[in-house]
Amino acid sequence: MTPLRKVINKKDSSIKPIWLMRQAGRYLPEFRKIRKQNPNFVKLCLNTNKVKEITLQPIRRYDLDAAIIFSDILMVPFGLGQTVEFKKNFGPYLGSISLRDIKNYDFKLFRKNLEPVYKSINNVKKDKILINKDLIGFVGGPWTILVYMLNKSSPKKKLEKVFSDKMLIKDMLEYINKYLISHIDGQIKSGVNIIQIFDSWAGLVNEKNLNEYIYKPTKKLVKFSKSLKTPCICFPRNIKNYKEYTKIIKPDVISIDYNINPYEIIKNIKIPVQGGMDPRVLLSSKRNLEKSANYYLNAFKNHPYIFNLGHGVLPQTDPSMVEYLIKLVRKFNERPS
Ligand code: 1CP
Repeated sequence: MTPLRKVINKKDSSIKPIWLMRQAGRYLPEFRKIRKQNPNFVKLCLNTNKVKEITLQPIRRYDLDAAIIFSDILMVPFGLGQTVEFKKNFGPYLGSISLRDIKNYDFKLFRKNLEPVYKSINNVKKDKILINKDLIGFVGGPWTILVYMLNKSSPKKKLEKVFSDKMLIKDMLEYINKYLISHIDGQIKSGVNIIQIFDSWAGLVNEKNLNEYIYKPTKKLVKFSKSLKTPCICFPRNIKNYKEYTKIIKPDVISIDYNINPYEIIKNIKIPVQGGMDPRVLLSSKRNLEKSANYYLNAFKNHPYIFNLGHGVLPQTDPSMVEYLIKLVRKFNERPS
């Protein structure tokens, strides 16, 4: 049984496996080199040889317990025929799409558009380096995908007025969800054995809309993943009430952001927990890193816990700090009990 599976299935609190959100890409010089030669990011995500190479780069470099397939949450809008571009120093830039476009889109065409992702998973999965490690597949949360599809760029830049049209949002979420389910299905059938839902913009939703915009659609994704015997990790970034979220959505693992007090989580949540440490700590000193990593490891000493960050590894991170972090976690695992 893989280390993550021991934590998830057996609720084992004696080992603390580690992988990092956004562990492949951005901060790694070997990724930057490939990226420079591949200016079209979506095309790169469809290049099965390159995807395999990038997915395994952090695994070759470090002693991590899981790989996450190199792709992007915006591959689902791409699969639905929406234009998706990544502009330097701006982030994603999407074309227009209407409710009718999504409603009428050919399901088979969606799967065909994303076929290279599934082929890459199949290729990666066969590599011996993944023996006793998990391969994680992912989708964006329905709300987060809707935000990008309607807003057409990061909500950090601006937030379009359409978000006041509740009927439109409800209808869109329903259709987007069908495609997210299909993408989860495609990934599991080609070899991923854990799914993570990145709901990066969950924190934008008011309390009164949480049920319709987050809970209802996300619950369906978790249920679907579980029906294929694949555990589901949920990361609802900046959500105010993790206890309520966990109770309603019932993920196998809850991934916490860095604003959350780990001791509060342990008091309120019984399922395995992942993450928490602020990725900015990796930009500071080794001493700080040691303090912060040990803070989380000690807090979750007797709780099933997967070490990870409270958000993705930042592009300016020095890879040697990541190496040091992994050493610290391994050292903690080897402590005498
Ligand atoms: O320009 C570049 O080199 C591209 C940078 C990049 C990379 C390396 C983007 C653009 N996406 C990715 C890969 C990626 N994205 C992965 C696989 C790598 C790994 O985890 O190891 C994953 C899981 C994602 C997920 C993702 N994409 C999220 C959820 C996690 C999070 O950070 O909140 C989000 C919000 C996106 C959208 C996205 N993709 C890329 C950018 C610049 C953005 C927008 C961020 C924003 O709105 O500010």
